[in-house]
Amino acid sequence: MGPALFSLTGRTALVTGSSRGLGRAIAEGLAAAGASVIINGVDPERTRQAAAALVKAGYQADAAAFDVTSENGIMAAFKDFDARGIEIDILVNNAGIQFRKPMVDLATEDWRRVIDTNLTSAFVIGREAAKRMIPRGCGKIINIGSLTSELARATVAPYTVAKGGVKMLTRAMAAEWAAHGLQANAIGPGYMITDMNQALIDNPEFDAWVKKRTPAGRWGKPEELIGAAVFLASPASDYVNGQIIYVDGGMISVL
Ligand code: GCO
Repeated sequence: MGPALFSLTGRTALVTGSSRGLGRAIAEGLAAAGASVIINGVDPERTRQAAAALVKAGYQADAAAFDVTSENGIMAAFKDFDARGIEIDILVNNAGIQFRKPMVDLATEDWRRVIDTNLTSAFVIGREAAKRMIPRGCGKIINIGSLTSELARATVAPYTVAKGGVKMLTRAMAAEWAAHGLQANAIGPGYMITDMNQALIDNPEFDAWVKKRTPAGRWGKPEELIGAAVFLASPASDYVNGQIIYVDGGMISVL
């Protein structure tokens, strides 16, 4: 046993929604562990810049800009990977949006948009990655869940339902793909310091609630997800399947 257990050298990782936020931190962490990373985002320029920054830092990185809610965009991206001989060994389904509104005021279109972006995308991209991993007999899929994979908070129903679905999709992937040598697991981030949460961080009452409700007494930093991501992306997790690891300062474990 040694460093090889957590080494990603020679592996290629696609991280969706990785031009910023949690995805970018995870992509940088996987690159530092030796992976060649493919940065994804819906904005081509921001995606290219994020990949360029990793290359400048000495890592192997490339950009693949596509909208995770576009089936055509996803299929075109995988067609391009195939044409270029790029084999995705590690898929991190991280892309997601938040939309805070009471259900009685929530338009069905907004409900659908959150479910599509946060859950359906993980199925479609997971399916395309698995179709190529299964013949190779190996592959790592890491879905990004949330505390809301377990517990509901008022005004974020579609996000909660989608993230609950991400947990169960992870188990469904394990059920169908573990026999082919794939491991599908999830990470459940707690309240992390990201653009998506800036409105909450800036709200003194919410900020105080997070600090009181979290045993660690603080918000999490995106880079604090890297350890769990490298573990689930590496040979160290070859017999781990269908699990969700909460990186939340203890929040999910206490009343
Ligand atoms: C919210 C937050 C949460 C966090 C995270 C918690 O509005 O409550 O956005 O959803 O982002 O998902 O695990």
